[in-house]
Amino acid sequence: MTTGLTLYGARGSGAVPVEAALTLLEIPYALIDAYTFDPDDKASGDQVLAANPMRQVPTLVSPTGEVITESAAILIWLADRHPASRLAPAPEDPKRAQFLRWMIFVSSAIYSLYWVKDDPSRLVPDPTGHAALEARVLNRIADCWGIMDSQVEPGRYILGDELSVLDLYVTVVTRFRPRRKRFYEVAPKMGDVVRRVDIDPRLHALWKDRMGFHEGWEG
Ligand SMILES: N[C@@H](CCC(=O)N[C@@H](CS)C(=O)NCC(=O)O)C(=O)O
Repeated sequence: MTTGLTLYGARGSGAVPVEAALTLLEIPYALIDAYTFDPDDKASGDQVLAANPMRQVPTLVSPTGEVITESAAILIWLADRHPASRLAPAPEDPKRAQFLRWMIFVSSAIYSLYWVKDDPSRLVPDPTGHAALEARVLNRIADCWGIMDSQVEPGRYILGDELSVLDLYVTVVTRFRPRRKRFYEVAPKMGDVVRRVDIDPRLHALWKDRMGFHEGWEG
């Protein structure tokens, strides 16, 4: 049976935390892989244009045809629609403000930088400047993780002892560059959390298929 949800995603992308949330919620979905960041396969990425003119994944299409973009919005929306799953603090929960704060922080301060990191020519035409730009973007990302780590007081998970979509989000985005080894150095408290989420048995098959623990994945 399908609920009619369609997710445009890609292995190794920011759509994977959405897949993780759908897995924990046991919600079936149709997946269309669109490798928007693969310059050698434009046709794959172009599929998402049917729903999202930003040509980015994740893009979720609801059963009524409504399009929801932006990873943080999708994760919050899914969690809020299934309160019994406790994947987000409820609006009246004292943890709600920090939950929203860090969901938007990951999206705006960190994830958005990959638009430049993945293709520096978008902002800097001269190729001789690309290596320096990339290094600075990666430093900024590491700094942002460090700032977040200094401001949170995790228990087993970032907001306390209950897993939320924030943990899924941080677990996946910290697998992107500058990758985990640097993250563990700059964000030791959240480092313990993401290692716990990495080995969550409910997500084992998904992580293996959609992220992969290949040799050297931690950086
Ligand atoms: N603000 C978006 C960013 C999504 C994003 O950057 N997705 C990447 C894949 S991880 C992508 O599609 N990149 C292609 C591009 O930006 O051209 C979100 O939070 O969902």
